[in-house]
Amino acid sequence: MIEKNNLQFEKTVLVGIINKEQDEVKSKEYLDELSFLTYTAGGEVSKRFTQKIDPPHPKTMIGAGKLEEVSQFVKANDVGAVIFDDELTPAQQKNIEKELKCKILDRTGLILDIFAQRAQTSYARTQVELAQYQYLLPRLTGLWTHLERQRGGIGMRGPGETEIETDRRIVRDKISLLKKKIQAIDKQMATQRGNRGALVRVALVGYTNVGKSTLMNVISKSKVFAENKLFATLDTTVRKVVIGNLPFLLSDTVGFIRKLPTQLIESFKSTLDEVHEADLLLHVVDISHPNFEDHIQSVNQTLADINIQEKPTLMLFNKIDAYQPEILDEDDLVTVRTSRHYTLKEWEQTWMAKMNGQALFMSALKKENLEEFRQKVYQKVREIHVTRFPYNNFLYPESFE
Ligand SMILES: Nc1nc2c(ncn2[C@@H]2O[C@H](COP(=O)(O)OP(=O)(O)OP(=O)(O)O)[C@@H](O)[C@H]2O)c(=O)[nH]1
Ligand SMILES: [Mg+2]
Repeated sequence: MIEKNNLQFEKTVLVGIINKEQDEVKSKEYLDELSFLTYTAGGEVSKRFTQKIDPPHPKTMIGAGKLEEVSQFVKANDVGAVIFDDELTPAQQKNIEKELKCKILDRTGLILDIFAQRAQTSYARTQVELAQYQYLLPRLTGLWTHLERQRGGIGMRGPGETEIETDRRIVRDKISLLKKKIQAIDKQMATQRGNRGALVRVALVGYTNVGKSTLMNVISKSKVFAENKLFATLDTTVRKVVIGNLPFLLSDTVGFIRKLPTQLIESFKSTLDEVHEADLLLHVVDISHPNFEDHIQSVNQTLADINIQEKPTLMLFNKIDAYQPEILDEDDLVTVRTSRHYTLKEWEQTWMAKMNGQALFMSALKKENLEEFRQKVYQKVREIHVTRFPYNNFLYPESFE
C-alpha cells in the first residue's frame, strides 16, 4: 500500500502484449488507459511490462521468461495485484496466479471491480452483481480443471466435483434470481417512462470521462456527479430541459470504453433503454484526448452491439479549451503529419463537412460555444417535435431568440 493525500493506494503492475492487432504505440495507449482505470479502482502502478508475443502463450499469456521477470518484481516490491490488459482465459488466470502468488486481474475484472465500487443505487448494484456472477461462472470451471490437472483424475471426481457443481449451481441460481429482480425493476421503469408523455427524448452518449455529466449539469442546471475518474456515472439520469420554450427530456448514462465487458453490456441493457428509446443522440467526444478517434469508433461499435444504429446524431466535440495539437518543428516536417498535428480549425472543417453540419465544437466546462449548442439542439428537437405534433408547430419558430 502507498499513502497519498491520506488515501491508500494498492501497489499494482500492468502487463500488456504487442502483436499484429496492437503495435507498440497502440499497446502503450491501451496501458495508459489501463493505468487510469487502475487509479480509478484505487491502485498505484509501480511498473509496466510488455512483451511482443504472437500468438499469446496459451497457458500464461506471456512467455515463461517474462513471467519470471514479473514474478521477481512482484516479490521484491510487495505488489498486491497484477493486471493484464488483454482478456485472460480462466485457465490462464489460474496458471499465472500460481506463478505470481498475488491477485491477477484482466481488464474485464478491473472494470467490473470499478463498477461494483461505484454502483450507488440498488438497481445499479443488481446489474453489476449479475455481471460479476456471469464473469465468475466459467471461472469456477477453470478452478475445477486446474485442480484436476494438479491432482489427477482419480479421487477428484468425488467431493471435488460435487463441490464445484454445488458452487456452479449456487451461482446459476443467483444469476436467475438477479435477472428476475432486474426484470421487475425494468417493468417499473418502463411504466415511469410511459408516464413521461410524448416529449422528445435526447440521450447523451460517449466514451467515459468525456464530459457528458458536466454538459448535463450545464444545460439542465441539475447536479449530476461528475469527476475526473472513469465511470463516474453508472445510472441513467433523466431531466426535463427547456430551450427557447421547447421542452424535451435529456438523459445522461454510463460511459463506454474499449472492450467493454460483454457481461456488463448484457446486464446494463436496461440502463441503456433510455438510449434505445431516444429520438436524438448527442455523441460527446473529448477532443483533447490523443485517442479521440478510437473512442468514437468504440462508442459506435458498442451502440451497434446493443442494436442502436442510424439514430439522428449530433457529434459534440467537447473540451476544446484543453485541446493542444503537437507543434511540428521545421525538422519534424520531414516526418509524417499525424492526426495529433491538426489544429482545431482543421478538425472543425473536416468534421463539419463529414457530418453535414451535425457536428459542434465546444467546452462544457468553460461554457464555450454553449449558445451554438443550444441553437443546434433546439433545431434538431424542433424538427422531431413538429413531425410528432404538427398542430402546434406555430409555437416553435425555426430558431429561438
Ligand atoms: N477541460 C475541460 N474539462 C472538462 C470539460 N467538460 C468536462 N470536463 C472534465 O472532464 C472530467 C469528466 O467529466 P464528466 O462530466 O464526469 O464526464 P462523463 O462523460 O460524465 O464521465 P463518466 O460518467 O465517467 O462516463 C471532469 O473532470 C470534468 O470537469 C471541458 O469542456 N473542458
Ligand atoms: Mg458521467
